[in-house]
Amino acid sequence: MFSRRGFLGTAALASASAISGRVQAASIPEAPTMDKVVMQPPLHPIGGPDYRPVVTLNGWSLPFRMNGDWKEFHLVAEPVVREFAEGMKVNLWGYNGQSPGPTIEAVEGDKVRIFVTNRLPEYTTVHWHGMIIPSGMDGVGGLTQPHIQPGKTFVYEFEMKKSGTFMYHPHSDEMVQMAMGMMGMVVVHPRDPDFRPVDRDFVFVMSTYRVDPGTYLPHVNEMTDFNMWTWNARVFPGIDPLPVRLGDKVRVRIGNLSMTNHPIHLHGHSFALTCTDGGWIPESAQYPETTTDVPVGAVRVFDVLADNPGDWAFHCHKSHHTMNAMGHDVRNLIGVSRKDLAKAVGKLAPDGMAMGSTGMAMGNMEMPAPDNTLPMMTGTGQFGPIEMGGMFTVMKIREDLARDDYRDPGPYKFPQGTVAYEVAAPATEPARQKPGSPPMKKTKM
Ligand SMILES: [Cu+2]
Repeated sequence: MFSRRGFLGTAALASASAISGRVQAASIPEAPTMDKVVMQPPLHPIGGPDYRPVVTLNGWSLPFRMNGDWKEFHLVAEPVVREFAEGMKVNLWGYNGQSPGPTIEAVEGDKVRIFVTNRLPEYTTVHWHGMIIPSGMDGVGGLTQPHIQPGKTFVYEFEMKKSGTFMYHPHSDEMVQMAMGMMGMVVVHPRDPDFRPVDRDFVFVMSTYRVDPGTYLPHVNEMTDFNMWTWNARVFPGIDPLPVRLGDKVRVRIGNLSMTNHPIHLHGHSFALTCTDGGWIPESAQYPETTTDVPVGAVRVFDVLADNPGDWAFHCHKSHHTMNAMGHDVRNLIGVSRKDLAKAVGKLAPDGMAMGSTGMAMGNMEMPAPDNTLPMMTGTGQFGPIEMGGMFTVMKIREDLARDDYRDPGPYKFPQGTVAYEVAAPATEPARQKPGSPPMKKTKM
């Protein structure tokens, strides 16, 4: 857990309120760190304007301290080890112990002072994506500020001019640093707590990696051929579910700092886009959707009324993005005689496994894999193998969840008679209607 010492409620620190710009080294706030990869409880506001805090999938919100009327945060850019799912750890760069970094939450109108300490082996900066701030605070190395050298600490100071959902990432050796996982989300709550309030508010950022099976480090030069499609640097079944109480109004905020778009789809509901990193979408411009495409370098936020209880798949609709590492140049062998194939393969590779002649469903079949490698598709539900990976999780809508309970409620208890079922009939050839024949007669049930 992070250390709360020196944070949250330390009103005693308010004495330095006269500081307007330049900060003394002695007053740099403590930098909390996180060693867990599961969603941490929401960080409720104490004092100041009220808001409903967000929860970050497999992540946390950065504690802050008040220093006069400044909200002070401390980000530490550093190498981290991130578990993508049980059985696979990757050496990344991130902030405060994790990649992505913690979510920064503030309120519209807040004055924030964000300390950034660089513990990477090369220089960095932090850019505040989508935020309306003075040019000199924009974090573009060389253009708006000198790069932050290893071991140095810089300060960013600005007012949170508008509410919404934004991102942060380096603008300094960007290709390498983003490919190594340096990113996080910023949520600025409206000053008016009655502006579009919701009951549950989830946030995550999408990123992609190419980590070859059996290795621990992403290829930072990869442009297209990624094999790890992540939400907050986790893949199914490592991504937290979204536990929701029946009837809750739910907000999901999604950032995309990968190099391709992701059409994000929720089952069982329709939703409306309510916000982008550009601002709130007027109600008159909203329309119903079940999938929303999140472009590269953008944020999409949807609000949904969770009025349909159950276990609802929530995933990227590019089917390769709901898989883990796999060979993309596998031939389509559907319909090929497995016997002939096995004989041919067996001559070349005695341990080889011929697959794919009836499709690629793997059921409970397991193949030996190198260390630190996840199965291409995995996960088990109450009815059998789920066969997913990558950008897939479940929104779990339940009647009996407490208001702030974000724990996994387990599998849905389907009411009797509400699950698709097998027909009790002999498995012979189904009776077919002949082309051009008159419509079927009514059958007696
Ligand atoms: Cu995708």
